[in-house]
Amino acid sequence: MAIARPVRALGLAAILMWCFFLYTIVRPGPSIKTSADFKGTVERDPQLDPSGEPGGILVRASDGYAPGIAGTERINATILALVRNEELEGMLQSMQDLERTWNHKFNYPWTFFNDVPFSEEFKRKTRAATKAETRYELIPKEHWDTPSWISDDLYKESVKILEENEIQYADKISYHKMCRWNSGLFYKHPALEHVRYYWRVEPNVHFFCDIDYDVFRYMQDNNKTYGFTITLYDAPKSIPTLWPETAKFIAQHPEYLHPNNAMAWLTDAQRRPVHNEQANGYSTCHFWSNFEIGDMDFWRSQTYEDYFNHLDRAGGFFYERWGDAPVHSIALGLFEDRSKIHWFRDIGYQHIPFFNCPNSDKCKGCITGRFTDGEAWLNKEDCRPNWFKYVGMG
Ligand SMILES: Nc1nc2c(ncn2[C@@H]2O[C@H](COP(=O)(O)OP(=O)(O)O)[C@@H](O)[C@H]2O)c(=O)[nH]1
Ligand SMILES: *[C@@H]1O[C@H](CO)[C@@H](O)[C@H](O)[C@H]1NC(C)=O
Ligand SMILES: *[C@@H]1O[C@H](CO)[C@@H](O)[C@H](O)[C@H]1NC(C)=O
Ligand SMILES: [Mg+2]
Repeated sequence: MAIARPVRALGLAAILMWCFFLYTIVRPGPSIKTSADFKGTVERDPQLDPSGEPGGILVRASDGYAPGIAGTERINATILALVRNEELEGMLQSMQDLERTWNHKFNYPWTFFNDVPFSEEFKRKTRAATKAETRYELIPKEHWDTPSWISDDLYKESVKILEENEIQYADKISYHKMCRWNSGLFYKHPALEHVRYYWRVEPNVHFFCDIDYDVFRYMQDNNKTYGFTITLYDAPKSIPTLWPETAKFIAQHPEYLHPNNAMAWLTDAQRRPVHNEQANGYSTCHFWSNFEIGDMDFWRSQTYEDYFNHLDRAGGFFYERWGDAPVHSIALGLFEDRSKIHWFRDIGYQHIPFFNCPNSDKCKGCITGRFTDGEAWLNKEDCRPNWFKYVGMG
């Protein structure tokens, strides 16, 4: 019996669709990270290029880095982590990665901070994860508590608006406190009084590449103030008045602007015009501060102290959801010499979902460009192209 023509056509269409379906499944994913997003800023994603250690003076592991008082080569620095007791497993994972790739050679101390006392289990297990010294510090109440000038009613009203704008963690007061502490208080903790450089580490982050030089010495010997791995756009509705408040502050203190600042980077309106508009003049591009290697002398300067106090009084840590990342980034971009800000392209890093992934054989488990389509979309949140455009890759 002959099959009616429309039925044959339908059958053929079904077969074709099946083939197309199979093709979409088995076709090779994009094998390299797309560099399209870098067009008009830099030629292509620099992480596609083979890369190694930075230029300049590098100090290697030696006897002087043995644990304890034998470590005479170590400088005035610590790894630090603000962490909750419940995040012990995640903290151990981060420690294992950083110890394996770097710190077992240099034995810098770990300093842990918490707003409640650390449990014995937390201390025992983290102590066992390193040969280096470990310190456990309670945050003073006056550094953590909501400041007296914040109105509880106004905070509650503000949370509603933030939630309408889908700002994550808006109703978690502890998140606001955490952002404020990381912005302007951590370096005032008495345990850090005699410490200058810090490497901030969060639970559940990954380090992939072997680093064979003392990164703190790198900062000191090469006059670097701040090192980052990843930059991202922020949610503009979490910081609508951060830039306007900053503008007021600059108007009061024009002398604080550094002549070699990164204002053009902070105020870029070309790449993400809507972000700039909603954040009232700030691109929202920021150093992703769950990774930072920094010189606390900058945060302790009169300039930063005045800036932080201005912001703190304005109330945006609570009435909006100002993050420590945009606050640190704006301060560095305005008040520091931009040549003192360093992209650690050689430190393979991930805080899910974003990567800094160098193309180097020292890196295990992170392969440049190993992005699925979904991650390629996330990757658009990456604003490093703008940093390279306005500042460079130093
Ligand atoms: N001790 C303590 N640590 C906190 C608190 N809130 C956040 N943290 C830490 O601050 C960092 C950032 O918090 P997280 O919840 O990971 O925020 P996200 O990375 O922005 O999603 C992590 O290291 C947390 O362990 C808190 O209330 N107490
Ligand atoms: C370490 O640095 C801090 C902050 O810059 C400073 O106060 C302290 O004197 C330094 N300590 C040593 C031993 O150099
Ligand atoms: C760092 O700064 C000091 C003091 O300003 C200067 O003497 C030195 O040459 C600088 N080093 C580098 C590597 O730029
Ligand atoms: Mg986190």
